[in-house]
Amino acid sequence: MKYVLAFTLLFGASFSFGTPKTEKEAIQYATVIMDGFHIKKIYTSMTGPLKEKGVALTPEDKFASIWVKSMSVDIFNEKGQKESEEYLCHAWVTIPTPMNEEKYGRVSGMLTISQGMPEMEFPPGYAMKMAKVIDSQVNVLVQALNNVETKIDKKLIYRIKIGYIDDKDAQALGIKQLYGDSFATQVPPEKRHRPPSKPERLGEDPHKGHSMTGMGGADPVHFIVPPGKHEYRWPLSQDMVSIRNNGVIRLIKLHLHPYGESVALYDKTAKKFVWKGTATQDSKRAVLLKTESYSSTEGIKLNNQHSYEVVTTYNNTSKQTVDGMGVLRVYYGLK
Ligand SMILES: [Cu+2]
Repeated sequence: MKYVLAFTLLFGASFSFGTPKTEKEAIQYATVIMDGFHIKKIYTSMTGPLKEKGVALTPEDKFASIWVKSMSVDIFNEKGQKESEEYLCHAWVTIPTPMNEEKYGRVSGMLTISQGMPEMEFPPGYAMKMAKVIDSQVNVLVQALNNVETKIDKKLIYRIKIGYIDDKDAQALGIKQLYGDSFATQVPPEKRHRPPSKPERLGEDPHKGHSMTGMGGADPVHFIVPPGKHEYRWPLSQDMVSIRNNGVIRLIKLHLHPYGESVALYDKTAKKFVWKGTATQDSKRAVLLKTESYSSTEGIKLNNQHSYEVVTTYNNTSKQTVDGMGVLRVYYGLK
C-alpha cells in the first residue's frame, strides 16, 4: 500500500475581534498526523520506526512569532479506533527559541512526551516563545514502541496536537517565556545500553542524515537495568543554563522506561529532595501507565551556589535485564 498522503496538517484557528481574550480563548491548535507505522514485532526503546517532519504552524504568516503552550499525542489504528499509549516511545516538538545567548547560553526549545504522559501543557501565564525566523517551523518527531506484544500486526497513526498563542494575544495576556532543560541520569560506558538495531526512518529525514536525535549509538543516558532494585545518581553541572542563571522551574515532566519507579532532583548543598516524581507501572505487563508531573505558577527556584543531583530508581521485577532512562524535563523562566 502506498502512503500518498503521508502527512496531513489541519488548522483549527478561531478568530474574534474587539473583546479581550482569556488565555484559554487565545489558544489555537494545529494537528499533525504521522502515519505509515506498521508494527509487526517487538520494538524496544529507540529501535521502533520513527518519522520526523518540519511543520509551519502559521503558513499564512511566514514571519510569525508564536508561543507554544501545549502538546498531546493520540494513537489510532487504521480503522480510526484509539490505541494504547504503550506504542509511544516518544514524541518531540522542537521549536527554535529566541534567547540572549551571550547573556544566558544556548537553551533547548523541546517539548517531549513519552509513555505514561500523553500530554503536556505549560501552567497559566507561561509558554515557550518561538523565534521569529523566516518560514518558522517546528520539528515534529514520533517514534513507535512495542515492548510487550510479540504477536502483533497493527498500522498505527499518531496524532500530535500542538496548542499555541499568537504573539499579539500573548503580549496582551502578559505571557512569560519558559525555556527547556534536561536533567538526565547518565552512566559510564560499561553500563550503557546499546540498542540491538537502528530505527527505520519513515519518510524523509529533514536533517539529511545529520540527525539531532543521536539514535542507535551508546547514549550516556540510556542504561542497562539488571533484575532487582537500583538507584542511579548523577551530578548536574552547575554550568547548565537553568542552574547558572538561577532559573525558576514551572513545569517538570518525567521520562522513565518500564520498571522505572521515580526520578528526583536532590539538592546536595541543602541535603534535601527538591522534587520527586513517581511512575505507576502496569502490574502484569512492562508498561508505564502514568508518570507524575510538577506544574505550578509558584515555581521552584534553582540556586547557582548549590550542587544538584538527579536520582533515578528502578525496580526490575522481570527475570531479564531491561533498558532504562531517567530524565526530568524541566521548563523554567529567567529574570
Ligand atoms: Cu527513553
